[in-house]
Amino acid sequence: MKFVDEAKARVQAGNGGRGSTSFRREKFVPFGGPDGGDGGHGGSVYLRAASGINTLADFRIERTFKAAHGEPGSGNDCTGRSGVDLYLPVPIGTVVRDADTEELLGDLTHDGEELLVARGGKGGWGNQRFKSSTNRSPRQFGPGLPGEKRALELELRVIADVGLLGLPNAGKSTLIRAVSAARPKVADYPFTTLHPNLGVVAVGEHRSFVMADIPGLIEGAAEGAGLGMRFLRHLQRTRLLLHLIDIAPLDPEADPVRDARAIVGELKKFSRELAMKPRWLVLNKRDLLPTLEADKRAAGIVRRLRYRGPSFLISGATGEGTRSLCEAVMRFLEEHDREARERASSRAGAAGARPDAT
Ligand SMILES: Nc1nc2c(ncn2[C@@H]2O[C@H](COP(=O)(O)OP(=O)(O)OP(=O)(O)O)[C@@H](O)[C@H]2O)c(=O)[nH]1
Ligand SMILES: [Mg+2]
Repeated sequence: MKFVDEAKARVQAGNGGRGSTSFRREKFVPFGGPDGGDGGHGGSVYLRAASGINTLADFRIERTFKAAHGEPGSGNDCTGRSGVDLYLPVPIGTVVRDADTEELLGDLTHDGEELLVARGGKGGWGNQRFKSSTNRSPRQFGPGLPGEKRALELELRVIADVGLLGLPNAGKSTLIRAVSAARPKVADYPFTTLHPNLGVVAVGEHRSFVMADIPGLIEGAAEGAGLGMRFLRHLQRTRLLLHLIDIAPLDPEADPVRDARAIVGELKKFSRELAMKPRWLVLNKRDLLPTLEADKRAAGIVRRLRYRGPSFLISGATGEGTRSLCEAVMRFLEEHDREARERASSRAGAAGARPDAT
């Protein structure tokens, strides 16, 4: 199915059913009391994250979703049937906003997580609820409240630990194929990849992380060159970016250093926050050059970029160097997790230790 990461939808909960006005009619009971039952509640609309779904494409076909109305109450104290709730499946990583107010309604990050987006109307009271010592035969009833309506804006931001960044043909899809079970298309023309692909990279027993391969980025993407930059949203939730650089580009005019700078420039234009994320250099296609030459080129690129972080010289095609890259990524993520946990617990500790304001 087509990959869609932005969609709009209208949701409408069911109205509550009307309460009933009814009186007991029984043989030998001349003035039977009120026995009108309440109306049923209207069905609500929920979004539910489901691991089997990875696109918002369904929302392009159908745009309005309505839950059932509650049924009216009836005599003999019968409450009307409530409208069935509607659950709309969305991919994990869906961010939900109110389209009119731009208010963030929720972010569905876990399989099975649910978000109420339109609450069903309450059923109206039947006349027996209005009975009192002064009014023994009320004719009033509640009309049932209308269900909520809302226009939604859905945005998918895939959930991955590590994201691949680089020019088209840098070898991003080749790398994810080499280290995970993901099978995106690989080809020697630019923009082979048109949407993100996720792969689980298993490093050891019970140690794994999720890698996201996205389309290639080129200079001018912010102005719409190539595939633009909208897919960079899929790197926003990652904790580490791997910037892939082809050390032996086919084009003799190409300068990997200039291109790498251009990519970082585009990243900054997209979001400061994304540009601030930890970013490692991965120099790819080492198999295309004799070992010494590859080492020299890689070192030259790192030096000219004045880059001081971790760098890796690999070949996605032969798999060389990919294992130590993945192990380093895993260690980084584990360390990062530990730091996050420690920060969280020290915050909790500080909050607990704070004397009560009296
Ligand atoms: N020799 C060699 N070729 C590679 C290596 N990695 C990728 N390639 C080749 O480079 C070309 C592009 O590879 P892809 O993995 O499709 O590149 P990409 O970065 O995903 O490209 P886009 O999806 O277009 O952004 C293909 O012909 C690959 O076979 C490598 O390590 N060594
Ligand atoms: Mg690709």
